[in-house]
Amino acid sequence: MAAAGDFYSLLNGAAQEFGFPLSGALDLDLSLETFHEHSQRYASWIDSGFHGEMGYLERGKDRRLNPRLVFPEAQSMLCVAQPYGTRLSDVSEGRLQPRYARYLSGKDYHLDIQERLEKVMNRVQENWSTPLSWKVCVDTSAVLERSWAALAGLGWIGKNTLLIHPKHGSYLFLGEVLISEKTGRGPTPLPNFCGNCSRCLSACPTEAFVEPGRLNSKRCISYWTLEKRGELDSLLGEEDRRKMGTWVAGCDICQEVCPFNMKPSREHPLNSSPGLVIDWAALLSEPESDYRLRTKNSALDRVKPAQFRRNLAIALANAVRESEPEARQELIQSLRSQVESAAEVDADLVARTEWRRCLETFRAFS
Ligand code: B12
Ligand code: SF4
Ligand code: SF4
Repeated sequence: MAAAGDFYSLLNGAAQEFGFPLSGALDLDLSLETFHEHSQRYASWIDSGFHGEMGYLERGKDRRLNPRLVFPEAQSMLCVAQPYGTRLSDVSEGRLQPRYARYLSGKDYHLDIQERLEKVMNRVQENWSTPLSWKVCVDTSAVLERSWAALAGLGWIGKNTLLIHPKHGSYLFLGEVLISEKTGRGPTPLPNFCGNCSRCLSACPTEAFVEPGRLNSKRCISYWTLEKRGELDSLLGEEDRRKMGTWVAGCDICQEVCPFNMKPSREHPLNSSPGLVIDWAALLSEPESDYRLRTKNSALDRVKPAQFRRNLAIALANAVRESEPEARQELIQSLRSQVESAAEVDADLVARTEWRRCLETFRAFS
């Protein structure tokens, strides 16, 4: 059995044992003062309406500002980060093919991290004399994950709003455990290494950053493609549709340009089951039931079939616009009849409207 003062080491040791290269823990009572600035930023972000239609972020505001409303017994928090694969070819071979955010490649990370964090805590309990209670949170819980990860020393929050580790970069999944035992540790933040760099801010095609570290979701391709269901007309004009490029799910641009992500691409077992189809013709002819089956155990499951077809129609129109003349004609000839048919028969009104727009683009360039 470990001695009381070792609780912090026990947590980190178990996190390493179950494969998390980055971990840290801290007590809530020792962190509240530092967390206050994060709370204020969050409240002001919601007040500005930058969450768009993600109503859960507003409804869960009080819980996000006070982890004890999420788990009343909480005395401390263990924060972990899991780097995911960054090999581009898993995701998309070129700019004129359908593009997916890297984190979507492979198995759904929520489940994997959740399972491993439970194992971490079972191991900790085996070595701790007092009964512990805990709650594992990954992404969907009302926890300000980046703020707590930064306070736990896992990285700093970049101008692109993402948590960045000096060695591992920002292609990271975050997870936390709220725990009934104290660690005796307060915040141990790392310095912010962004310095004078502002590559992410200028690379964002839709000018989604209202200032460094503050994102208006309603301007973000990731929000448009992953979160916003139904019509996009209330958010996007013709020009904005073009700025979406060929992203069909998520967007990685503000990470691709970050100097801390320039290391050689890495593979990770989580990304080992490529379920992301990048062939236009295959995607256009895919029945809804096949899409559901293919995305069932992946994070792409969040994007519903009609939402995906809507995104696909916009992306294909952009691929046609941006292609070199020869490749463009090939694309038009090979896909025209499929697009014509989708513009007539797609069961979803929003997707059908986007297919009609796509067809207009085909005609304009024929
Ligand atoms: C809602 C959400 C989104 C929204 C809004 C994003 C945003 N920037 O807020 C949308 C749909 C746009 C989105 C997109 C993406 N997301 Co998202 N998203 C979330 C979610 C569910 C909540 C985030 C939130 O609360 N936002 C509200 C704002 C105000 O919070 P915030 O930006 O974190 O800011 C806080 C702190 O960062 C801090 N802060 C920021 N700057 C500064 C500066 C100072 C000086 C201080 C003191 C504090 C501070 O203050 C704020 C208040 O606490 C989290 C999971 C979670 N439960 O936290 C995942 C999460 C943030 N997303 C994640 C990912 C991977 C993405 C994408 C990369 C996916 C993609 N490739 O398409 C993009 C990246 C876009 C971007 N540049 O942010 C990861 C981020 C991992 C990382 N390395 O940081 C998370 C943590 C999920 C996870 N568990 O792994 N996401
Ligand atoms: S994810 Fe894409 S659209 Fe969103 S802020 Fe980053 S670069 Fe801009
Ligand atoms: S691109 Fe530059 S400014 Fe943006 S997060 Fe990375 S280091 Fe910071």
